[in-house]
Amino acid sequence: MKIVDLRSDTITQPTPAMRAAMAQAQVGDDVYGEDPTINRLETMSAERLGMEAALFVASGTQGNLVALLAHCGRGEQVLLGDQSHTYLFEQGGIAALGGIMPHPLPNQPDGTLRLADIEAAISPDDQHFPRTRLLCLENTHNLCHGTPLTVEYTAQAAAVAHAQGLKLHLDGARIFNAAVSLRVAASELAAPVDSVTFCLSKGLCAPVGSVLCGSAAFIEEARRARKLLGGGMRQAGFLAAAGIVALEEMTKRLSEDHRRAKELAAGLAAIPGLEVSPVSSNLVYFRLTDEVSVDAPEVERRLKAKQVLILARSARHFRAVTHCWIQDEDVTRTLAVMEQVLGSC
Ligand code: TLP
Repeated sequence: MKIVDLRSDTITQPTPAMRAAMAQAQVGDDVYGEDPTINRLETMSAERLGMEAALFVASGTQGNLVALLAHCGRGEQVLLGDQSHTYLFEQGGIAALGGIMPHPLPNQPDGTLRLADIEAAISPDDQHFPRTRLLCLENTHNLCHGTPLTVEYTAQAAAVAHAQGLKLHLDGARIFNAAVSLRVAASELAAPVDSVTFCLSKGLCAPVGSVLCGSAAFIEEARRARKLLGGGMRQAGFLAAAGIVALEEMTKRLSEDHRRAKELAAGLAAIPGLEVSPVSSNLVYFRLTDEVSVDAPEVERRLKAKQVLILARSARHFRAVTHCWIQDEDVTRTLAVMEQVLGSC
């Protein structure tokens, strides 16, 4: 029986078109700038995001770290959400490796940071304080239920940051999901920011890789930072080849994942014992109500025994993610299995 794996969109396998493109890729030494496939992916990515230049990196985590190393010096400060991936899930790499000081601000339920909070957190020009160099936003916001940040909000936050001499970096791991959800181009969402990372290896199904985009001068700095981290990848055009297919083909089908996420959410909401957060992209967050006696890890185990994988995020909370390998019948099966499991609790 097929395993229905809703733990993340990172579990997606490369498509047959990707495997063919990888097998046929022309490659060269990228540290010399001689990998034609990486060069093509970087040019395409910059164009898609409306930026001057781009850099292929190993992962979203590496892309964010490289970006922050390029924007900030040691002892300088970055403002970012207290629920952001960079703050919570990147092992504090910006502090450990870059000496960059994170200043977390409360993420609102829609993934935004209050403009007044941003303004108030920027250090005055005073020798007591670290210099505030950067603001980071995340789009879609993973922990805030996959909510997309609008073009208008991003522009407002950029205006606040730029007025005080800060740059704005966007963790756009799922920016194409945001674009589909809001029916705008990814380049519109990125227009107000100074740099943006997006992931090829999540809903877009490439096996490895993310891309950091920004001005030509910024990307040159970022290229140095990537090398510092051991991220000069030589003949990585084999990976970039899959990334090109991801950009050309896979961004077109994300609305299917969003439709299935909504269907899954509606089905889960109808099961007694579950409360579901609003869904606006491919991430479905839900929780056990107080009446249910077992905890989420136990429900996770019981689902797994029936070949359905969903992440228990805490004692009461779950996340399920739709992606290219989840079909309508998998949503139906997940709902049936969940009903069975909770019915027996
Ligand atoms: N997110 C993963 C886990 O790390 C939580 C997931 O399953 O959702 N930014 C955002 C918003 C992300 O969600 C992720 C990965 C990253 C950055 C990091 O990307 P990778 O895993 O490529 O380093």
